[in-house]
Amino acid sequence: MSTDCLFCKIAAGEIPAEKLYEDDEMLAFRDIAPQAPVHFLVIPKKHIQGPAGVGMDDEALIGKMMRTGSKVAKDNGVSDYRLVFNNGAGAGQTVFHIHMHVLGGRSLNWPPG
Ligand code: D5M
Repeated sequence: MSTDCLFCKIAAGEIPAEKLYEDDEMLAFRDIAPQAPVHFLVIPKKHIQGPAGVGMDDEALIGKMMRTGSKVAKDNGVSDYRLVFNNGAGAGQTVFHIHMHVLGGRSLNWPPG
């Protein structure tokens, strides 16, 4: 855990979030500023700064993020959805604990802005 990390604090239960799924390694919770009718985040409880910080030891964990996102999307009634990872401030990353956005429940344009 990183002591000054918002998502580590959510994972530790120190800051409240609307949790949709949790196990010993993963947490899914609703985004505080939803950009679609269904918009939640999937994080590993392990602190990893972002996609570029993923190590070889984390490969199974990142695969589990995909599986978790798909399960929670299905549980929330969406079969078409977009998965987004932002890496770096220039790409829109504002929280430096890796997270996967899952967006669905409306038609989504491509390319994104
Ligand atoms: O996405 C970071 C996302 O995290 C952004 O969509 C808002 C969301 N966020 C920020 N604080 C919270 C809390 N406290 N609960 C739930 N969601 C939150 P990024 O890809 O870094 O721009």
